[in-house]
Amino acid sequence: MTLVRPYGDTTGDGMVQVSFTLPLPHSKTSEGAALQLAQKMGMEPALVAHAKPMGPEFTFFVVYGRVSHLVDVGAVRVVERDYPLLTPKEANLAIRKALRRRLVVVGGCIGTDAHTVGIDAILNVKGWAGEKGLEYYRELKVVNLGAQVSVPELVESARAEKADAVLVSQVVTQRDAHLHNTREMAAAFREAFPPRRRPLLVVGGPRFDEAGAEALGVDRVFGRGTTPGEVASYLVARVVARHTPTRPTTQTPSTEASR
Ligand code: B12
Repeated sequence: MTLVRPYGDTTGDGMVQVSFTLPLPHSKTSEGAALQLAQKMGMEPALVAHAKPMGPEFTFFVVYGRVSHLVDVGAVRVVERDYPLLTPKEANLAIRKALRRRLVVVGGCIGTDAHTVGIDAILNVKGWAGEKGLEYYRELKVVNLGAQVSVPELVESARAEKADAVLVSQVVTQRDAHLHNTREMAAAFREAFPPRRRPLLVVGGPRFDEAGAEALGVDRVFGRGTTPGEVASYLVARVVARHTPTRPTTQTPSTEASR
């Protein structure tokens, strides 16, 4: 059963609800315009469930209707977690064993973005969703630069702190600001550090596509609902791997081996 349909009243009835704003005053005409849009989006039949004026020139709509599309679950591609989830104790132990020093994390919101709640949820000791933030981990040194950090400031701070990882939050997405800022940040770090010395670059925010890391030039993207434990576990997995020397394979002469 990899094909599914949305449902509202009875299984498989195809009912969905969408909301949007039109730049029209609230009137019968604007409600008709909302229905026209819904029909063009493939909702047939559709009805306006809610319409509310947003000032004199705009109207917010909620439209309920039927779509005929099927979802093929088998064709869905997502980024699965490819590292083990660690407790703070396990994470601390792994860092101490591999690095013999604290793992340094520098974080902040770049550009004009002042939405610090997300990055604080990950970094601050009080944490998020019942998990302690990275400041709680004894073997993590956290430098939280806060809001509206410029890219040169971030690079400078990462250099001064000898950061192993840089954590950037982007919540505002107007005109794709989150994507432009992230690309600019990634390019600046690539210019400022030789490849082996560059800190791990991690971005997060509610509207990022977690599959977009490579296109943005970062090592990992975290989206909506991320917890501090996931981020700590990811950092430990990647930074520890970087610092664990790969043992050269000892070549045994075949004559020796055959004896
Ligand atoms: C609180 C808030 C504010 C506060 C911010 C206070 C603060 N110190 O952060 C104030 C009032 C200042 C504010 C201002 C503005 N805001 Co505001 N704000 C919000 C609001 C209501 C909640 C955001 C929030 O705190 N979420 C809770 C946190 C915990 O969730 P999160 O950020 O998603 O973080 C989680 C994950 O995404 C992830 N994550 C996030 N960052 C990172 C980073 C890393 C490294 C990792 C690993 C993970 C990670 O982990 C977190 C925990 O799970 C949202 C609407 C909403 N409901 O989301 C609007 C919203 C973000 N704001 C918005 C706007 C437009 C603005 C203003 C431009 C409004 C204005 N005209 O002035 C200004 C911009 C100010 C600026 N210069 O940035 C819009 C953005 C729209 C868009 N498309 O970009 C939103 C979506 C509201 C809306 N629907 O219009 N805002």
